[in-house]
Amino acid sequence: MSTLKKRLKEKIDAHRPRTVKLLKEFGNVKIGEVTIAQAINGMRGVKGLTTDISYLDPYEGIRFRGKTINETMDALPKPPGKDYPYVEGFWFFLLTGDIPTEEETKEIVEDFKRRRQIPQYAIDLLRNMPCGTHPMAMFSSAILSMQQESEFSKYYNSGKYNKFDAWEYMYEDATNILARIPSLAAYLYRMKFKSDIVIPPDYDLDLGGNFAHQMGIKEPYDDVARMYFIIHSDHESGNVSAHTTHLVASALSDAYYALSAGINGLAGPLHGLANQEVLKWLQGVMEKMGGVEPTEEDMKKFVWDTLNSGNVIPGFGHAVLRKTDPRYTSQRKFCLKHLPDDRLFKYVDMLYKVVPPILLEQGKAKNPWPNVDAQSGVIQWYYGLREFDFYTVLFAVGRAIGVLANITWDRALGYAIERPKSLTTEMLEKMAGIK
Ligand code: CMX
Repeated sequence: MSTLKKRLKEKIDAHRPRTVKLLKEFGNVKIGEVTIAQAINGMRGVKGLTTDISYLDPYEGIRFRGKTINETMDALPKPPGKDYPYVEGFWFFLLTGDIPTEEETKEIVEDFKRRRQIPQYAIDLLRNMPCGTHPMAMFSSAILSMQQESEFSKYYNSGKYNKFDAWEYMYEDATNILARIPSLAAYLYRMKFKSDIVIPPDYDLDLGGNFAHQMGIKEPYDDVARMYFIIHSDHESGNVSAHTTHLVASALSDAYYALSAGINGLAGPLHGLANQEVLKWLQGVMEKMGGVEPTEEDMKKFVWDTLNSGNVIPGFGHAVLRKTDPRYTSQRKFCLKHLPDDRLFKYVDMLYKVVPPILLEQGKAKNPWPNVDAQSGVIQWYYGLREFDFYTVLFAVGRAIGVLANITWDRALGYAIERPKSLTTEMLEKMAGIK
């Protein structure tokens, strides 16, 4: 058993009694109430999920296992000469809450390499999809195609299924998927957008390094990949991709089914697809300007035009956050260091100035500040990844780390099948006292 799996087992054994005690002795303690608005409007703010992997404070932003993004980046081991940590060490941290040593990190790096090979049938599937298929549909389908390899599913069907051991098989599936999907994403990218000139993996490299290598993009894109995957990994359990993954896995569907479903949610323009929408929107601005640089006044006009035509400004607003997303800030910091004079970065920075006061003036959005998606496309564009249809696939690789850690713990703690209750409109009218 690997050091990580052993450590995870210790953590699970120590944690289980806490969940059992809460359920047995304090199960009736109220943690909130639900209003009619919440029942109709997407359950915003309803407290109905439990996770210890990350917590999202509306004013502070995300903490992974209690650490801010900066604290996480500072604490984790990094490849020699690099600014950002090994993704593999971050996986150890998300699963256990412990910062791995160099040695422990390297053990996972090697474990991931052993599991990296993508099966030929998943590649064949990608190659047989119609050329107009969106990269997210291709990515999700290829992940689902590997379901036949699920250790969890084999274990469930073995007739020896035991609720307390189920997490071990979920862990195996999660690790296999995580080790493979960066290569799968890079394969998809080169096949679809780079004349089908595919680059084989380099087994000397860690996950971030190999991803950059297989994408065919030079340093510091390896660090971009590490940073990008880590900051996009987890954002509590209630967002569409995390919640869907958790929901599907709660029926004891395996990690392949659950992740594929979760990233289908990420593909929506109000969620992860917003990262490509930002660049699409900016390109529209540039086209309309006919090559002339937009001034702040021009930009304001485009923002108002978008709002007045009934559309949202992509990359701004959030269902939980009530300040600038620290994931935006950390990418901005990266841009200020590596691409301060980039034209697109300057436009995005201009939006940072222009959009919030307009959203405040319009008075609808509860949070006028930028979210993670406002900045991420610019970095990709700068390093030569200009096919913005692909951007959400990058988000999906990152998101997989968080949601797979969560469903491993879901099985460890025996979380129940999810099944909230619906009411009819007539019932709500009665509760509201409407005749
Ligand atoms: N531009 C214009 N209007 C916006 C807005 C924006 N960026 N953000 C919110 N609003 C509007 C909403 O559409 C809603 O309008 P209606 O009352 O007409 O339906 C109103 O303001 C209130 O919405 P809210 O409570 O502030 O926001 P929600 O929790 O309903 O939605 C989100 C959150 C992210 C979907 C929304 O802010 C949005 O659509 N943003 C743009 C898309 C985006 O960037 N999504 C990515 C989020 C991060 C991620 O998941 O990747």
